[in-house]
This record gives sequence, structure tokens and C-alpha cells, in this order.
Amino acid sequence: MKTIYTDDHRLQNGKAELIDGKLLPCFEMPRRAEIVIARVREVGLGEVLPPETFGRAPLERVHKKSFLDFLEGAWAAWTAAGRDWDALPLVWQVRGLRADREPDSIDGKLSYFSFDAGTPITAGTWQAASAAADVALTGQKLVGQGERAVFSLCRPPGHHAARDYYGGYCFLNNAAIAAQAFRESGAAKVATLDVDYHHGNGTQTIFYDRPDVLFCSLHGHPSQEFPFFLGYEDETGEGEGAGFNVNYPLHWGSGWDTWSGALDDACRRIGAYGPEALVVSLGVDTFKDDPISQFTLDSPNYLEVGQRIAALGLPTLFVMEGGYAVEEIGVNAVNVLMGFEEAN
Ligand code: Q9C
Ligand code: ZN
Repeated sequence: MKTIYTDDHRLQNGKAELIDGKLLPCFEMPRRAEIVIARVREVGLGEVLPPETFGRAPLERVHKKSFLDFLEGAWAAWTAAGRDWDALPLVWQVRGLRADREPDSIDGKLSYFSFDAGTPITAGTWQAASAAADVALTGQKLVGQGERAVFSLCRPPGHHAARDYYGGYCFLNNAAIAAQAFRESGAAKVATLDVDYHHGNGTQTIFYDRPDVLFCSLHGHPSQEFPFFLGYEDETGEGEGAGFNVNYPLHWGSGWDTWSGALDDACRRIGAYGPEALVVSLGVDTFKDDPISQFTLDSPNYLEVGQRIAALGLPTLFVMEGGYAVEEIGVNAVNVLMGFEEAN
């Protein structure tokens, strides 16, 4: 299996996130991707290729133009306001507050276009995030050209980013951008399978009213876990998209038996849907020692995750998402890919 990777991810290197009532060092750090690419090379998974550059057009198919303009210019506006630390938002537009006016000031815009205070914007954020989208798009192109599977080693991750907001360590929704690119290159139906520990609220909302992209997600129950306000089982899609959104919220402490039962059901749904391509949002923060998560999967389980995904027999793009047990992230993520290759 080929891997798409660029060192440009290092340009996203936030100092701190707001968590547990403190500003703590970012869990989402460059070392995550360094460890994964080192493991890809160690096991000889396959060729490692740099991304092509696709520009803004494929991003604009998924994200709002004003949101992309904001992200691209946020650091310049922040420093022009005299700030020198990471940019974080302060206020959100909740019940009864107005969503129809985009503020002019950078503080207002950071709040308007975000949904949490865990996702610092830094000098290199736009470059890193747009490079990660290129990594996803390059993988999509290769799968479209006939590769059975490709690993897009995206960083920063993407599945929490929606059409017009960032958060949850995500800026651009790499998986959604790739799924949309599959559609535009001729795939009539595309399935997305999100196995990250957190609900993929961004991917869900982007495709919620569409029947051409199925979204299935296994994740921490929103009554207990970030992002809290989406990811329940009764979210099944709306309008033409009714029936094409499938959530498996699982409670804290869930282990392999519970989790793999949900995976099997998700795979059944995907098989019945009959897509021409599959995009996997590959997070390994389901791991038992993940510092911010509460499931108990162990490293050998990830081999079986890959085997079960391979059994779908679909052209498959793996897109890297979360995983914060940094020393184990390489083994765990690459185990999924090796399991896929073995079963293939
Ligand atoms: N500072 C992904 O795994 N944690 N994102 C809540 C806020 C946010 C995880 C604390 C977790 C986001 C891609
Ligand atoms: Zn996650």
C-alpha cells in the first residue's frame, strides 16, 4: 500500500489547548505523524510519495468560501492585532445569539468560525492544513486510478471540521474533501467509515442531506464525550439524505467486543449501500492507553479492524485522524493497514 506524506504537517505546532480547566501542551503534535511515517517505513508498507498541489477548488466543494478566506488570513490578522501567541477563540454563538453576522475583528471571527478552544491557529496552520488536504486528494486520485488502497497520512486531522467551522484539532475536513473528489471523478456512491474515537461531526454535517455519500461512525457517546452535541443514534440523515447517516455511540469503557460488533454492523450497512469507493477516517484514539479517550482496544485488535475493512472488497482510501498515545500510534495505525493488506 502506498502512503502519501509531507513534512509540511510540522507547520501546525500549537503551544497549548484549553483542557481540564488548564492551558496544557497540545495533544495533537507533530511527533504523532513522525511516529506513524517511521512505522510505515519500518514495516515496509510500500512506497512513500509526496502530495500533489490541488489548490482551493476542491476545498471550496466542501467548505464555505468565507471560512476558507478566514483560515487563510487568520494568522496575519491575529499578528496585525498585536498578538504573538497562538490564536484561540473566546465566545460562541449559542442558543438565541445571532449566526447571521460575521464579525469584522479577528477575535470575533475566531469565535464565529470555531466550536472549541482546543484548536490553536498558528503561523503555519493554513499551510499545514492545506497540505493535509492535498495529501488526502493525492491518495484519492491514486485510488481513482486503480490502486486497491492508499494511506493518506494527513496531519492536522479533519473530521471535526464542518462546512464553515473548525475545532477538535481539525481545520479542513480531509476525508470529506476526498469523498467529494471521488464523487466528482465519477463514483456515483461513496461510503465514509469513521473509526476515530470521537464522532465525526464535520463529515456528518457536510453530507447530512445527501444520499450519494453514506456516513457511518463508531464513537464515544455524545452524552459523555466530545464533541457532545452530535453523534446520537437518532441522527439518520435528512431530506434526500434520510437513511444515509449511521451513528454507533458507545459508552466509556467500551472494549473490543462491543466496538467490533458495531464495526461489523457498519460494514454490513456499507456493503448493502453498494458504494464504488470507501473513505476511512482512521483514528486510533480508541486505544486503551490513549490519554484523552475511554475505550480499551489493544494493538492486535487493529490488525483485525483492517481485515474486516478489507473484506468489503472496495477501493479504499485511509485518511489519518486522531490518536494521542504517541509512542503507540505508529504500531496501531499501521496495524490497521497491515491487517488490510494481509486479508487482501
Ligand atoms: N481542548 C480528533 O481526534 N478534546 N480530535 C476536548 C478540548 C478534543 C479530538 C478538549 C478532542 C478532539 C481528531
Ligand atoms: Zn479523535
